[in-house]
Amino acid sequence: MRISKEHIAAHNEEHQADNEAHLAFLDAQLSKQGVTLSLLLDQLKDFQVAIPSWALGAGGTRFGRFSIGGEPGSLEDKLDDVGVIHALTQTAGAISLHIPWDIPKDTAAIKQRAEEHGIVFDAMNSNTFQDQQGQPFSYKHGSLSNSEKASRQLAIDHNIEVIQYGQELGSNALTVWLADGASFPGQNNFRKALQNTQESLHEIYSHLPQDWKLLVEYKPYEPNFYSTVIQDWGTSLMLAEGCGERAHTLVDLGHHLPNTNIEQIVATLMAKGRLGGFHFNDSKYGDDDLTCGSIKPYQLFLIFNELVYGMQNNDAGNPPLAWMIDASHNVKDPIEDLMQSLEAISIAYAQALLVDQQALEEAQRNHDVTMCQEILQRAYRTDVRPIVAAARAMAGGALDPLGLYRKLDVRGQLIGERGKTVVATGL
Ligand code: PSV
Ligand code: MN
Ligand code: MN
Repeated sequence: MRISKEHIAAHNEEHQADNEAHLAFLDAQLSKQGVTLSLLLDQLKDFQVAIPSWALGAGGTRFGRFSIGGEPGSLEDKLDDVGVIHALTQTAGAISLHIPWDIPKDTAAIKQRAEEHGIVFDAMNSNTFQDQQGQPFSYKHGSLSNSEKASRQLAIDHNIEVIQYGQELGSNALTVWLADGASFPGQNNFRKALQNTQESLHEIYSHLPQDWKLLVEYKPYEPNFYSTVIQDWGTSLMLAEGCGERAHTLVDLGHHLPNTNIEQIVATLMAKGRLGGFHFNDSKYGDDDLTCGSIKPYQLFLIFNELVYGMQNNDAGNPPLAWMIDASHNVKDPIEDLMQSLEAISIAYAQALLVDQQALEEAQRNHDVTMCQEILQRAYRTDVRPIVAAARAMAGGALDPLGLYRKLDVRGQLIGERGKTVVATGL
């Protein structure tokens, strides 16, 4: 264990007085609004977000990789890195694996390693957007949508294999993201490509264990630039409904055309009971995969407002959501970056929990548009960081995870152990 309980205790003792002073001020303000701080802390304490195995190496863009040193060279190392993040934040108790980037050679040993860090296996991700060495049929012209049956079957079999790995690891969800599409008009028959995709997904779904769910991710463009087979939430929903009750839509925040109202998509999917998972990141232009909350924190809050409302009014039976960060780039220490994302997500969640839903409903009923905005922004403009920190400390994490990570020079230790120029597996 790189981060011991003693490290955390000593650090928290140092910062406790400061945080408590902030907390006391907030408590006084919030109790006037009818918010009970202890209830809020309890809700935040249990909040967990999965870390993607591919985000732990430096330089996850396709344009370049610049090593920061001490990168994980194996799945075991990646679990250790998530262990560091979880020990410090107590909000990263899950990892999401991409197969074949992170094939576990010995699933029992990997599972045990994860358990030692208090980590479970969240949704498994298949990968049919790259050909693997020696692959008998290519995905160049599509995988689940390919007009050639042999390529489709290969992709179906791969997904079934991913489910099997996931079963051994204790996961209960499969996320399918397809790069399938066309870069030029006329390249694809839209209807046939969609039909093939539906049939392939259906076959994968028929192999899904009873307690598993299938998450269908959508994306409008990239790597194909004319059309993508599963381009939007409507297509994803249609395909999920075509599979069965345990198939759901997965929303990746970066997978929308500019200015799309993502919070409305969340509300719509939740009303249908079909929102199954989330990939958090931030973006300015497209699928930028930037740190959560670094560009549009208000949008993140508005999305959480819908998520909280949806979870509190879950008459349509949405499953417990699979939350995951899907962010990766090549300039920051990935462990620091992921902790910043976790902090931003927790902040947005805490702010959303502060929204006075009753008052909002009343203001909406009265068509008091000004007050509707006031109610949302009152919550958004509350500096909830002391509350998020206190919840983290209550769960056994550090009041200031980034500060402690730097003080203990964890990156320096990792470089000492793993070397300066290890190349991580995966993206
Ligand atoms: C594709 O852009 C995506 O968002 C999918 O979730 C992939 O699994 C992930 O990024 C990594 O490429
Ligand atoms: Mn994604
Ligand atoms: Mn993406």
